[in-house]
Amino acid sequence: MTTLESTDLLSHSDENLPVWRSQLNAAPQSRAHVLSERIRKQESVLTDRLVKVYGQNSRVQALVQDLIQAAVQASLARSEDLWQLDLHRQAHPDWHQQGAVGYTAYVDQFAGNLQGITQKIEYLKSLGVTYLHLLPFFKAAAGPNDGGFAVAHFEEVAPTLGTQEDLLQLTQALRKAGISLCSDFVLNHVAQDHDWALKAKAGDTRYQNYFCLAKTPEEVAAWEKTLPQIFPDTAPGNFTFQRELNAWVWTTFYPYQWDLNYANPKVFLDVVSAMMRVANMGIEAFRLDSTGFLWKRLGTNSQNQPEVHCLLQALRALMEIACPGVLLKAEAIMPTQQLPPYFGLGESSGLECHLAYHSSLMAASWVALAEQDASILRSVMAQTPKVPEGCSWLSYVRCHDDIGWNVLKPDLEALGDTKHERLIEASQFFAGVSPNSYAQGAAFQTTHTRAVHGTNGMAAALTGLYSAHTTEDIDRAVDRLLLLQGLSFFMGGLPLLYMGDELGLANTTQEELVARKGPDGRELHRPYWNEDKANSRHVKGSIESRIFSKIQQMAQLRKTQAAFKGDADVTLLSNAHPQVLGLQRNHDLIGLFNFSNTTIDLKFSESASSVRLSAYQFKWLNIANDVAPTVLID
Ligand code: OTU
Repeated sequence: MTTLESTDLLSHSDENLPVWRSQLNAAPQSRAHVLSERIRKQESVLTDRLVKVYGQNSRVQALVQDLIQAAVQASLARSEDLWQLDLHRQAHPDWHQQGAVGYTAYVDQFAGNLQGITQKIEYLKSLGVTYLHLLPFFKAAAGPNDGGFAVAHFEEVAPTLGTQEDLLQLTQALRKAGISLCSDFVLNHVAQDHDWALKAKAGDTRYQNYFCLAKTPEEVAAWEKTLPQIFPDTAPGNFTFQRELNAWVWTTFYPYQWDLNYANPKVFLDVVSAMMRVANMGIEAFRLDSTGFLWKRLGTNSQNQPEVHCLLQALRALMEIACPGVLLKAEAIMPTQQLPPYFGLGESSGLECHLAYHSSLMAASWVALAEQDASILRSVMAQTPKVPEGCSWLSYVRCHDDIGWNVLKPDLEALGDTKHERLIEASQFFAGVSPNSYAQGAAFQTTHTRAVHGTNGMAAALTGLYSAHTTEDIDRAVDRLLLLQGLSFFMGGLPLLYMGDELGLANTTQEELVARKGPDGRELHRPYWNEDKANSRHVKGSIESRIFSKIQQMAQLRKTQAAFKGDADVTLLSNAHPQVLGLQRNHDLIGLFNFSNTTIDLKFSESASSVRLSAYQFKWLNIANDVAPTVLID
């Protein structure tokens, strides 16, 4: 693949003095001084990581200068509010660590458009939310666009969702309410109608080098040999033939999402420059979509390559210069073993992402529910390292994607289950096909019945709320839902709620699914907001109020108990019952989670008296006084 070795020379304006130096000289003294100091701290890291990726040569020196230039320009363009916010956060780097609660939603399904989101701020505040991840709201591909993940313009708000002004107003209103807005930044690919792709198709070789092109079927076959497939049913293979290019373009996801070629340093420069400009719209966190896929290496699965981490560390260094108050979140849906480097715990250790999804914990909690046994959770926790200072795990029960089972394969293989039987069972359980299953989900990307890609469905549908016939069934379903939320809110530094789960919202209706026509099974758990259900949270004893108020209570506790700090130590209690997961945060908090449908009495330490957990119950206890622990929530 020739383009992967593309060695285009970066243009450079001045041989002697980088432009950014003269820009700093002309800038207000207070900013110039702070910026010089940040550059002084970051320049060597930036150079080191980029040399590791692109080699030691004059091109890299020029790239470093161009990147610093872009960072300086972005930083000088930052509003006074954001500039002050950066200063404050630099002085308090753990600003996001205590009591964080996240919420994620599609703009249109949650509130119609960006202005509608402004109307939801009071609701989010009442839930204790401090972090709002809105799924892609920038201009997406015309036609199918993977829920906005086929990005046609990095910086233009999707006209169907609002204007640039609406976005600015929203970020300001959220900031006032103490909620940080997180935006997706899709690093790995752009839409086939993004300007770069259009130029490439029109014959511009500069932009052809922005993509990964294979010229022959043999070349495609050589890559495919070791590449897994993300959407094997609806988008098989990793390459798509493009007539205009007379080549196969690398498309890891859908054929209309073209992977970017990070072996071309200009791609990195352009992408990062855009990201820094987007930060100036008031975005306080970026969800780095598909981070694991940025670097392609023949003969491997082209995931989590060392270069990915060098690039992310270079990105972090630039953000530290341009907008140090902004958080980076790795969306690397990878086995636990692959995750520590996203926190900078890799070969080249250093600052990388502040947050990373713990998808193994999420998937394992669903397996544990199906199995009524916590063993898989225990093995995942045993693999989970303590996060470095200033970092947090993002924990969650559901999100807009399927529950991906693949992340658990290495854990099962280590336990001797090489055929992943337990995942097959879990997948069938949540599709509602196993006998005695209460779940109403659906398998995803598994035309073959023994394949185990993922499972779709809203949390409440998967925990049995909508198959319940009796009051007891309903109680059990609510307890299961809260058990999973209880674990997510206990374990993570940033527990993330998926829109509607705080009310037990149902799957998308059949009628609506038909109207959407799309072939993507994930639509099953992308329903519209239901105002009636939301209002029912005020009705004492209603299902909605039981779920909502428990989540509210957990959110409050997270704000008051120091042990919930994002980088606190979370350890596994070894002496809990097999069906119970026991976790400890620092020295004083423990969480006990009963995954079985029976009552269990257990002692979590020699000196403690026994604790009773009813079916699917969880308890958080403060054990500062371990003879007489206090129950924080049950
Ligand atoms: C991410 O997903 C997004 O969350 C998905 O919604 C997008 O379809 C995808 O990127 C492409 O932009 O592997 O680490 O359901 O878990 O595609 C990136 C499968 C990903 C998703 C998977 C995921």
